[in-house]
Amino acid sequence: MKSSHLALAVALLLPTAAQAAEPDVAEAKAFVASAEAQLSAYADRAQRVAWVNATHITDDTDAMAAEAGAEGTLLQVKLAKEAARFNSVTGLDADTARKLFLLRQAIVLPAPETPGAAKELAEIATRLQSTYGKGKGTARGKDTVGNDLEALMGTERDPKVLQEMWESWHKVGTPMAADYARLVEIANAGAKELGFADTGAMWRAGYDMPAADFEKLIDRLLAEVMPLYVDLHCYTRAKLNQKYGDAVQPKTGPIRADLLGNMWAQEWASIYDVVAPAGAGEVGYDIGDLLTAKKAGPIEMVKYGENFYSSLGFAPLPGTFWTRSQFTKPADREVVCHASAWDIDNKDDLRIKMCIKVNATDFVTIHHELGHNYYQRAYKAQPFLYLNSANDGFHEAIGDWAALNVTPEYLVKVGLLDPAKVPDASRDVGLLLRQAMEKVPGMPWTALVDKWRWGVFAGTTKPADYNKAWIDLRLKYQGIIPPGERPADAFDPGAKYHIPGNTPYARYFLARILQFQFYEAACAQAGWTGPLHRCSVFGDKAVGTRLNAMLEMGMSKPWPEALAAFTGTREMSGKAMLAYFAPLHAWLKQQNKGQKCGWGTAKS
Ligand code: X8Z
Ligand code: ZN
Repeated sequence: MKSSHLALAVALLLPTAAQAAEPDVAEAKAFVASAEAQLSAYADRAQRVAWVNATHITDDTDAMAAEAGAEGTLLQVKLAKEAARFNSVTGLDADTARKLFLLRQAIVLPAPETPGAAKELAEIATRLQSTYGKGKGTARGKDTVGNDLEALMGTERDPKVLQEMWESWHKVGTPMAADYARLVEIANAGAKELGFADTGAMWRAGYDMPAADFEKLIDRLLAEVMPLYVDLHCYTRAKLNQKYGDAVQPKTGPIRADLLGNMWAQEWASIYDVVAPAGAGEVGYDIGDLLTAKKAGPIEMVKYGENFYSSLGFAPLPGTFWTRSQFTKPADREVVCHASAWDIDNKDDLRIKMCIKVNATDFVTIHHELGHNYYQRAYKAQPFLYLNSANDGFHEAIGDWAALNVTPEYLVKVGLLDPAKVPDASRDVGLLLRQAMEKVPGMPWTALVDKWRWGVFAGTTKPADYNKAWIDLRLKYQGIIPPGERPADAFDPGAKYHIPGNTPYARYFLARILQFQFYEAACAQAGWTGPLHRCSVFGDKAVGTRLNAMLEMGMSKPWPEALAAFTGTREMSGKAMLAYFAPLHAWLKQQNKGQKCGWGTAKS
């Protein structure tokens, strides 16, 4: 969107700033500079507090995090309201208009001015996040922390134990329901004061286009890739039926959520062994096994990730990255294991926080997190309000893009795979199927999480229906159902990190689309002419330079400009993903002949 449109959108959103004297352009610029300085000073402190809280959860660090969170909300809301004074100023330069808009819109959870509201909101948000972090379930009757349960969902094959793990973990959400409803109330009151219909509308306004168009964009992109998902669902369901029988997984209808190798059925690669076709499905290696054979632990895994980015010409990670990151779960305290990447001082203090296990999933997640860190470092020279990705999907896409380059040939180059073990072209179906199990189920899943939240924030989904709406969306979009009857007080959304963590989720949907666009474009730049999924741009400094040109823009320009800088196109499209999986999709259709695909409510 051009900045003139942006200014127009802003003016429409907040037409009622009551100020006696009409401010001018010079005042607007001075205000923006002051706001950036205040936010920057706050962020530095708040990031440290948040880091300590997430890596050492106690009542004390919770209290400190809540206090810092409240302070941040008050500051952001104050600045957002002051920014509204400049709504009707004409003749603003594009940067000042963009920054004023960002000041008004880029608040995840706003609070109203009511005394105590920001404090209550911050306390709830901290409590929700820490409840999740400390959450436990059971596996074969044994108390098990969330991070271990997540991994076990990928390896356990006994449906009774899977059900036990799934149901026990989902209890983590139950005590969150009331807090969540209150959080929605407070944040919505805050969003209304800032001129938005509700918090969801505020989130959807952050994409350089009218919020309503963003919803349509998600639906259009989802519709592009759903046929591939429906065929993968159909094929997987048949394989699960063969393995477990009709009583556990019927031949038709939805799939039981706990059978797919992942707590949320969002990535299915861990059950590749269950769905692999005989012969062609023998891809010959598993990254977890390769790492174990090399005696590579968590640190070595991160070094492999760093090495990929270095090969593109990015500077090595700073020494402090290695001393300050949390790579593994500490034995002596509670932490938030859900992976994240940090730039504590918005300059060079890059860190990741993970509880790494030596397996293929975490190898991909390491690349994902490092993508955030390299992005953060690339844009560090930007002014404070532009210290972000072009849109939030870009931030999530870089590391996933890097992981797409982890091909068999790449694994040989870095010494992890024996050249004699490289699967030949006859194994392409297997390689693609494994990759599809990793990427494609994420499409409906990443779309529905915020569809649920948008409904909740809009008030069309009332607290009494929170869980029902969640289960209905899971059925409608993913074609999955819980393994058993849900208790009346269940709050299943709370068992997914990003709900208690209040991390908007549409970004992951966009990232899944974007990473394939980045990949297709980078492979074209590298002159790759073979099958797309065998391309790795490892070592290609020219691609690195072009990537960096996009990353260093940060959020300074509307996202289509950043996309064009790396890929040459200004449109998000599912076509690159479909091109990548085209040979597999044709194969899946063959396999599914005679099957009744879909699950009754599918939009296939
Ligand atoms: O939350 C994440 C990252 C941290 S930004 C590990 N992801 C989503 C999830 O786990 O649900 C990456 C893929 C989707
Ligand atoms: Zn991420």
